[in-house]
Amino acid sequence: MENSVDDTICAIATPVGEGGIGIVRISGARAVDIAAHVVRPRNQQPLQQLESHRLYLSDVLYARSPLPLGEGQGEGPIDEALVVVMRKPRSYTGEDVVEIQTHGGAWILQATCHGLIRHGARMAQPGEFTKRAFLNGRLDLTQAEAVLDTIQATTSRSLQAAQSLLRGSLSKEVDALRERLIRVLAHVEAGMDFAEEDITFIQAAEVQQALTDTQRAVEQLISSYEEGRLIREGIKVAIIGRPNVGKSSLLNALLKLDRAIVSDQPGTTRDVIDESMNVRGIPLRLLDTAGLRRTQDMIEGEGIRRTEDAIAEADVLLLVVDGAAGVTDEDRAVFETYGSRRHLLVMNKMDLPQSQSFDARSLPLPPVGEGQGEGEKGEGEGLEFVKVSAKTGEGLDHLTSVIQSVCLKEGLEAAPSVLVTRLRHKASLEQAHRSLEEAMRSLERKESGECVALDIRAALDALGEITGAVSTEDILDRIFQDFCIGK
Ligand SMILES: Nc1nc2c(ncn2[C@@H]2O[C@H](COP(=O)(O)OP(=O)(O)OP(=O)(O)O)[C@@H](O)[C@H]2O)c(=O)[nH]1
Ligand SMILES: [Mg+2]
Repeated sequence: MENSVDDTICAIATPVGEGGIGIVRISGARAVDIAAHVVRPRNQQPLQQLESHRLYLSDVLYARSPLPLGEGQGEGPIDEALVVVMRKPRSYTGEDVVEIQTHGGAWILQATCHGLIRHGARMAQPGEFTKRAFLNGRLDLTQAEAVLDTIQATTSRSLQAAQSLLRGSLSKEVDALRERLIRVLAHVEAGMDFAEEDITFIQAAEVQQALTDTQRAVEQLISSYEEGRLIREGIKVAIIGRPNVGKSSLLNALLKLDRAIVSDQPGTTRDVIDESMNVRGIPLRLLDTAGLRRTQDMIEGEGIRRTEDAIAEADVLLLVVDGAAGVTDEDRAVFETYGSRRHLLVMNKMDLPQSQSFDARSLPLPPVGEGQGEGEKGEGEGLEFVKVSAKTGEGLDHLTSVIQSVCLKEGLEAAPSVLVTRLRHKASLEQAHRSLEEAMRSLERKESGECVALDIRAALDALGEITGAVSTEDILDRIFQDFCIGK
């Protein structure tokens, strides 16, 4: 009963703290009746008779709360508010919804919620409003996820990807694939009845073609994930190298902020410092790390262990060297260990004259392509060589654009129409891909139509999980637990 969709739920929908306004939201069959105990329109009309989708100036009443919010303060108004009733089905959840816009003080909002709960509403679970919107057919699952992405987007490109998802770009693509498969399935199932006859040959070729086409479309979607994920989550860049090469200076210079401690003592940075920046609409997450070297110092050792964790989860490594000091054994050790990961070679301190004679050839890396060329690749695969000065800022813009071009193959301007941005979607697409593979194999082996049909149905289910055409309570729980309360 606790989580029944028959309950009327309420929550504070705005962030807690001081704000110009704060919104309490109520949704469910009894939303209007319950809210009527807590708000009184100034025009003296009962809440139940207000026009839908119209704002009314109202008083918020203090409903003697069982909670210790100030016993004995009477029932007088605690605030004035704008109240809107949105009758089903034209509301976010598809149910009757009331929104109460009070002044944005924490106590007012809590007291309003407590009043609603006292009169029969229940506190909403995280994402429960959106879950109801899904259950009432207002949104499909990709769109529900896009609501969360929209809230969490920190840059223009991540917002663009979220909005495209919200408008149903992925759903449309997936639905089209499902429709095609449903037609194929009908074909196969009809064919099962006259398996003995010649028609099956023609049919088999047709079915094979349709399955191949669908599989190719699925592959295309899967291949957009690498880029989609980076646009949604940001590119994780770990700045690594031996001590004192200027990693923390580089972080500060990129952020244009005095964030990390810089000193000429090797071994300054211990904790991993994680900061985000916006580069031409794409989030970059920069991780400054402890200098890598052999050490007896326990604390520094722990810093290096944390650095290894940061390196493990990074999308790209900036292997920083000190151009003025030249290549040392410690540099070589770093490159030997991490040179096989996706990386960029960054020569720092180019402002110092000694850096002119820097020669990277003794690094244990594929041959180095000299660096000023617009992010050109060296002869060695994937190797970039960028010269910067954290001190003067020279080369930093170039560095950020090279980071992007290394990670985003499509480039920034080409906004692909459909991007797969979530692992959940990718996993379902891969499942569909495997099932289609099976179906085609069954077809080739001239197995029974039933076998082929079974695999096609499995592919249909996998695709259906993306939009929620096929869903389980388990999938829903996993999706909505990431939401905030009130959304
Ligand atoms: N001339 C010059 N000095 C720099 C530059 N970048 C860093 N430095 C100096 O190099 C020294 C080390 O800088 P940090 O940024 O602390 O180096 P780090 O790699 O973070 O060092 P650890 O945290 O110990 O691993 C400091 O004295 C900086 O002022 C640069 O571009 N040019
Ligand atoms: Mg440092």
